[in-house]
Amino acid sequence: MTIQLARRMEGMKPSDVRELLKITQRGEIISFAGGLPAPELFPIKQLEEASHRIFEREGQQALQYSTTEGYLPLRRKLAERMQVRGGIQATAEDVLITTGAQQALDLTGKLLLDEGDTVLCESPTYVGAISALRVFSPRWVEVPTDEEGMDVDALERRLENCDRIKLIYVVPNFQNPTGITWSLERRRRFAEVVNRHSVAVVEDDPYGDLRFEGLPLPPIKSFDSKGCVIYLGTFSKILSPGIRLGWITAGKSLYEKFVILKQGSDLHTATLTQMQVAEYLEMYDIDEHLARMRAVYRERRDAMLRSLEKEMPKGVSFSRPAGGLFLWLELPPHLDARELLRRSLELEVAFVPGGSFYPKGNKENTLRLSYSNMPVPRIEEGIRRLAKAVKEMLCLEVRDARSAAFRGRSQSA
Ligand code: N5F
Repeated sequence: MTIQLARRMEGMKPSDVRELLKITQRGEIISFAGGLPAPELFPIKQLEEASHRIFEREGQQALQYSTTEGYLPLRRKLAERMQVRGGIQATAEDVLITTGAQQALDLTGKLLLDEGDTVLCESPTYVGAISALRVFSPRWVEVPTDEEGMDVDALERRLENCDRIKLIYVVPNFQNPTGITWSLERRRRFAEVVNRHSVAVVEDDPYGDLRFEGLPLPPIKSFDSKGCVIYLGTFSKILSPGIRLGWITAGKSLYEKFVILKQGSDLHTATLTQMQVAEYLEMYDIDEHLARMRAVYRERRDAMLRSLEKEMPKGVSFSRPAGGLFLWLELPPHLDARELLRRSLELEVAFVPGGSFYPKGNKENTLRLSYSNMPVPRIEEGIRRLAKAVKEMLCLEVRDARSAAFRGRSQSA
């Protein structure tokens, strides 16, 4: 029997990051693939203590259904933190708790996109946003991006010339996949342009708290005078991804619509994890935890950069992120990162091929490396093996080119 599927399933395929996770869960693989936090940094004891208190004090509430908007004490804490750290003018009423930032992306697609609507994004952009929005069959338009962020002039040209633009999706802090952070100037100009054009923006910010150097920069949401910006946060990279806790901050009219969509999607996010985290934030100083986390990731980033400099052949370039979990590597233009992945998996090293981060596929000579999940000696060993695979591919290229030239000469002789 063949079950007939919805048209929207045409062209849907599994995410490369999710597929790789199945392989990399085998312990022996050195994985630079998924942006997995370092598990040794999870505050296990503290969360256990917070849970204990919740079960003792409010066990019945913790195990019961609750409101779609989320647990009020947690929403209050988040609003306060966004206000103090990012200058975002938000109250608890503007915060909707979601099942990870990933659910927020899905809800945003449902809220804004009809088939054929245009989504503008950085080039490259987060692969999970491509997966979440692809089901709504949008038209993707990539906006050129450099080391200071999105090219705002190019954005403005597209805003003037493209039809049916419904959404701009951006990750201004330590972007996934490039590690790039937008400069203050770009943030200001971007906000000015989107306010003028009144277009919805999703500012996805899982990594803003993971800055290793320099001063924190204000989120675009803090310049949002017209309520265009939907700000997404998550506990995945700062506390634990397994608890699946994220949040949306949006103005009243959008907020109410998000709530309706979330009701249909999952009624509400798990009451228990919301209460555990609210209690954790009450009992402990999350900034102390973040400081420890940053120190470890910084050391790992440094180790990866040092190893790349030492091991990679000429013609390979890479970004130097000031925070977050990822760096971006470009191979010579004719090398294919998917082919490199096949070889490097034989050497038990994994990464995500960069083509996955372009909505229309492109730039197959690029790759994303995550340094968060491996200790320094494994990073060093992994980059050594990866560089070996790159050099082998380059040698094969030279050999093939030589034999082609030789064939060419013997044919003309
Ligand atoms: O749903 P949540 O809060 O865990 O985070 C989803 C998410 C949303 N936006 C951006 C920019 C992200 O980077 C993420 C998480 N990214 C990880 C990555 O490796 O790209 C997800 C890895 C988990 C996986 O798919 O296995």
